[in-house]
Amino acid sequence: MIIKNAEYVTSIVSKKLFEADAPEIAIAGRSNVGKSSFINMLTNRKKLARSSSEPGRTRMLNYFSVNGGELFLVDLPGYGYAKVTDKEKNAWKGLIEFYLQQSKNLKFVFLIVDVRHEPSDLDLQLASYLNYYQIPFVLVATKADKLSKSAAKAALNVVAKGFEVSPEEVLLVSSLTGAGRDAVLSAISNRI
Ligand SMILES: Nc1nc2c(ncn2[C@@H]2O[C@H](COP(=O)(O)OP(=O)(O)OP(=O)(O)O)[C@@H](O)[C@H]2O)c(=O)[nH]1
Ligand SMILES: [Mg+2]
Repeated sequence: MIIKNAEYVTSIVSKKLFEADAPEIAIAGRSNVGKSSFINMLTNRKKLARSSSEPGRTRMLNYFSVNGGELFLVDLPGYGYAKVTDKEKNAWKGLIEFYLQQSKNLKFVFLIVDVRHEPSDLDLQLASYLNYYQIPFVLVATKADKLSKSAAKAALNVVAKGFEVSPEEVLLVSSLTGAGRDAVLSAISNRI
């Protein structure tokens, strides 16, 4: 997959999805893990998806078109953000699950975790949910730049163990340096 260009298309807050006749890849993960940064790294656009040090930034489904509509990336709201009301948490969960159930063009999900942390209960719950509904997903451990090479490798093993997969099944990336980008693009090519 070669990403030549990308642009923001639309944001969805209610239960009416954007539908185009092209494959979609959703980006999921806990709040502040680096989902928006991951999209920016993939598309080589620093400010395409709004990233922020303030968690809970992405509260809608944001659609980005790649190569003039060849593919859509869908930035999902992050889960696990403590500082929101239960009502808001439920609304986001509802929106994420609605999208995962209803999108006709969803090919797979990139489930993003921070390589430095063991998967949280919510990460594992999402993985179970995706398995249960037979929605394919690719695990991505990001922020690799925050660790030395050997520490990142050890941390990747911990992440893989948490998800009960082999370390080869988890893509190690850094959105800051672009490390791992090629493997992510190959994963896309292989699955759309
Ligand atoms: N060092 C480093 N920082 C990163 C990386 N990816 C993201 N960050 C930082 O982590 C913070 C959160 O990144 P976002 O991309 O906004 O995270 P998000 O998952 O979209 O967050 P929400 O939209 O709130 O759910 C920002 O300060 C980013 O600069 C990475 O690979 N390396
Ligand atoms: Mg975001």
